Amino acid sequence: MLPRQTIYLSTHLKSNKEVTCRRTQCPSLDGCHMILYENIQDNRKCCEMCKGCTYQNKEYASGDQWSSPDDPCVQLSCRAGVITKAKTKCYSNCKNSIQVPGKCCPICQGCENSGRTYQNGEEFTLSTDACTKCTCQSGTIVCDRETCPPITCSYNMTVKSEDSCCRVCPQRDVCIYEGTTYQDSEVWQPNLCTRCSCDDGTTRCRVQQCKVSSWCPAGYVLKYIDGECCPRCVEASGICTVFGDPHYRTFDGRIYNFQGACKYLLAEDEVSKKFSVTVRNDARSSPWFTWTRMLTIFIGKTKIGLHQKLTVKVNRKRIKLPYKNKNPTFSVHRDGNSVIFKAEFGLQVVWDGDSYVELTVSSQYKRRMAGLCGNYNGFGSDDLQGRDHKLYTDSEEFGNTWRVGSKAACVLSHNESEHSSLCDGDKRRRKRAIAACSFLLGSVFSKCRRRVDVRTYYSSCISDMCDCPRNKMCACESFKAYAQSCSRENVSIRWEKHILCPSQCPRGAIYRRCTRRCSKTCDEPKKTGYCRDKCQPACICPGKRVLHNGKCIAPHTCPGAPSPSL
Ligand SMILES: [Ca+2]
Repeated sequence: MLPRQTIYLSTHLKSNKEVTCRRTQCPSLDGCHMILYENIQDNRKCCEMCKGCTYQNKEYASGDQWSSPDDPCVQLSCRAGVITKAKTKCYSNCKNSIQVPGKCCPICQGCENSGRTYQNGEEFTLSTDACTKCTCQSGTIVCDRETCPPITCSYNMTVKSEDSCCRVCPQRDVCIYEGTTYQDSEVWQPNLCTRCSCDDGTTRCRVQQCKVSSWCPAGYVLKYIDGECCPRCVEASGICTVFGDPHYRTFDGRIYNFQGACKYLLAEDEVSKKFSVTVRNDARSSPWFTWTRMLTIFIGKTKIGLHQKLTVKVNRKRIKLPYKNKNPTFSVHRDGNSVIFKAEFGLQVVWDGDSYVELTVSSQYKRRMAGLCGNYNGFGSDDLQGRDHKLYTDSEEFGNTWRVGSKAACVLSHNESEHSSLCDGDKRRRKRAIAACSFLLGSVFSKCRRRVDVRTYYSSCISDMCDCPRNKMCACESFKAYAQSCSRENVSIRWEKHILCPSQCPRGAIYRRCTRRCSKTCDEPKKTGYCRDKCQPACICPGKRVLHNGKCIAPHTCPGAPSPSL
């Protein structure tokens, strides 16, 4: 017997006459009890082989498996020349199974789920989840799940939606409030102090109560803030006023008088120099009392002038109101008899076009202001602080430190002693004197005042009027004297047309500086009562005399009058 592991070499003659060998791997013969050697002995085959089988005239190698051509359920296999037969038994749960030729067992038609068979293409919903929709596609179940909206109530409260697979919270009623519909649990604020919510058709509102208190610490004011229900104390804006001849009321509430007749710094943001306001005073009504003549607001290089008779100029050009400016942003408009300047950065100026000024700065400028309006630090006591940072007790000295520009801007040299001695301090008399003598400073004499200094005539007029009896007119002498001086300078003024002086009264008539009574005339000899609404200077005929052709005559001398009985 030949050894079982014999190596046969196949030889190839190569060109370089060397021989190389390659071994052929033979199949394993483990477990084969019928090995065929015959072909090897004849050198016809290289490997030993296990014995095959022949079935219905067909050859099968050892290890082959095949189905019976007569019955697909019969499985045949060949092993070392022996054919083994096995029969497959079929079990099927399908209701719609079909027998396929060549196959042993019937196959299911469609898809099966939870004991139900679905046809190809049929859609169905999973019994365990209503939101999962499935389709049978060639025997495979393909499913999709619908996404449900989040649930806003507890799961126990949810109900199945009628038109969807999802579970939803039960429908709750909406609320209708002042014509508007609100959803359940919606919250809204009909006004700043009221908060309402909708609870299943019931509107519930809560009104915030404000503490009733109008008290705020000094320097603070109670203010309604945008978006808040209750007012609260906020830092007050600073308001400085200039009025009369002129009196100043500072941001911190201190009142003082200052008769400077020059140009002064009224207020300035001392820290950032963002803006400043100057005021120019003049002696319009009398040489002793100055009045605010005009204001200038400086914002950077922009200059806004508020002049007499409500004239407004921006960079020296007269503007029409209302006016709006961009960069810097400010507006000027007219409100009744005043012009109002407003700048976004927190400055407002009200000017009556004559002598009244009201300057408002927002609280952001607190402790940063300087000028005649004071330092706006909340204390009135330190408001007379000069430009030199010294604290003054005398308002005139204090005011003069805030003068700006040259002295040429001053309209008169002021004399304090003259001022206080005027009419010995009798206010009513002083007022009457100023009212009468201001005629010298009015438009009638304007041409002359440029040529002849009016001040001495004015002061004599005042001193005459201070000593004048109540119903007399003592100013006319000064008018006449001044008119004559004017005439000498070739300025002719017909002032008599504008004011009635005693010298103009007809012969026999009496001058009354202030009366509402009328003279009797020939036509109305018995007329009594008043014929004027306001008291005016007038010439009155005394006693029973009547006025006729500018003369006071006895009534019986009137034309056509009966002769007096003797
Ligand atoms: Ca102060």
